[in-house]
Amino acid sequence: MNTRIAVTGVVMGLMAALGTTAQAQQAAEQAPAMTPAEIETGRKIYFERCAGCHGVLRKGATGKNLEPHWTKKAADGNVQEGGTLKLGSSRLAKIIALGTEGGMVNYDDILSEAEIDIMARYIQQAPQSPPEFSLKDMLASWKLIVPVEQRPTRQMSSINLKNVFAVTLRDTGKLALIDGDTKQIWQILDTGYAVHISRLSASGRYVYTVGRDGLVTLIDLWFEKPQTVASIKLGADARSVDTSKFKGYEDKYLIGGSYWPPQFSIMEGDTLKPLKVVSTRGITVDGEYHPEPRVASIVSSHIKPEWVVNIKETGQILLVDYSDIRNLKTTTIESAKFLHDGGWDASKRYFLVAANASHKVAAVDTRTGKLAALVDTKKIPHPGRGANFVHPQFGPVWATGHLGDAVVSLIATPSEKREHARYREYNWKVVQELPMPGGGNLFVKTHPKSRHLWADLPMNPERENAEAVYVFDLTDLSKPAVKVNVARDAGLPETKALRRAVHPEFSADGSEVWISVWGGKTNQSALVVYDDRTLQVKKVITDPQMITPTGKFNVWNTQHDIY
Ligand code: DHE
Repeated sequence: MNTRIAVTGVVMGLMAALGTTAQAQQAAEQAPAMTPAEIETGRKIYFERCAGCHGVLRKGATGKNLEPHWTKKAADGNVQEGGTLKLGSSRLAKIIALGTEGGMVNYDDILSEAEIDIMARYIQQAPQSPPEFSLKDMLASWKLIVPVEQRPTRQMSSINLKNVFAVTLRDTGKLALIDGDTKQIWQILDTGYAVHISRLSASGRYVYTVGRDGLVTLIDLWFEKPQTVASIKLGADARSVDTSKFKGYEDKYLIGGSYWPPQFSIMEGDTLKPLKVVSTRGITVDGEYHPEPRVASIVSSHIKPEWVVNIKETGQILLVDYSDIRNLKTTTIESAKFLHDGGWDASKRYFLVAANASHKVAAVDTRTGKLAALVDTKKIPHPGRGANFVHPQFGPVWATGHLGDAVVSLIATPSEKREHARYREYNWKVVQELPMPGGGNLFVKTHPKSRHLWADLPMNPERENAEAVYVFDLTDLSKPAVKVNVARDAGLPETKALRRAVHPEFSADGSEVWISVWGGKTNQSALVVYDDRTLQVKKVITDPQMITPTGKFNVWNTQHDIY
């Protein structure tokens, strides 16, 4: 039997089920041939490397639309369609290998030539819709490893829990818990695939992590050594979790957002028992139906029993009231596409979120439940959770870096403090753009006790930028940023893979800044700890298990949303 098949059969069945158009059908019929093994490889690589930006259904978001009607070269050799270039295998392979100026990263140092060839053909096939994931599926995946009554009733170790750091070891699917006072690794635990973020319960006792495979793990810090006490799957693909932080609801609920299926789920905070699943499929701010509106950032309000849930593809911001889970009330706020990450302003009344493809930041007033502002910024804002400080000239500001531009933007935020009344005229204006040596910033960070703003550049194409961070002096923002060469300071051997300096995170008291050296997936790597006052290295934390460290979440700062 000839094993080289175009996936036409499978795809046609799916398309019939999904009611896709004749145009897509025709595209699938002409798709380049692939063996079942190649399709499986393509499916796996697409999930691991591409779906985050382009979407499972390849409709596009941060990344371009990758549906076959334009990835596939027209059979008649005419490569223009409605002014759009249709691509075909060789052009696609080049883009995958070398990246683009539009922000697509190069994969020639991550994928082999054969894998790039597979991916160039895979994305010309019609996209397949993965299975849905119901409350019943969640329940079937739920593991209550240590029931609440078998857990400690007080903290069993003498570790200063406030200053523990939960560190993502991205490519090993593990989380390192590090004692921030002694800088010793306290425990390393298994988590989901390419674990993404960690968040803290309101009490600071529980750490929640979510993997890209949708696996949520609940870790109890009260044991002598931290232990995973429960786990559950949210779906096939996820990025965000947060807990109930409003008074009276501490540690009661967890919310998790999925990329696939597009939905959010509510669970018990101390057991992860699933309670409710809510679909986010619906209408975009442009009034069009979208089949895959993914849940991007989620944050828990401190002033109401409410979560702010940001829906990427629709550009709708949901305020989900968790005071009555059975009769769930949700306020839907129109903003802009495609919503990604964000954080609170200093007062924790306003949530600011990047609508990255619109080059805007949307600000929600969680007190009134309305959009407060849509602020135009430079290209592709990417704040992480942003950074708050009082600007000497413009008063309270929230900072975001940009993936697509060489600045950090400072947006003035309202304040009810009497001493800030004179800054009112600046509210929601970009009051300053701090120059960076290039684009590719992912995270900025400061701390109320610090006089510095730290900005990384891990996605900058130049090694010397990607391996360094830039530090601004908040008392004099006319001064250029000081460059800190983190990869060099780590003292590890140079490798072919970039050793990207990523995600500055402060210690609980604001005296230290921890930065990850995100190296290759087979290279031992490190965290470099700086004295925030002197910008000198205090400690390099390294270990054979320290592979691909990325996000770090200080317990106290994450619990209280201090940034
Ligand atoms: Fe993230 C936050 C999505 C790639 C490290 N990332 C987030 C959030 C979202 C998101 C929606 C906000 C969560 C919240 O606040 O509830 N990230 C995505 C993607 O879709 C994307 C672009 C591609 C993908 O396939 O996942 C992506 N992210 C990355 C990385 O490659 C990073 C740099 C390294 C890694 O570990 O994978 C990365 N993302 C992070 C980190 C945060 C994050 C460290 C939390 C920042 C914080 O300070 O809160």
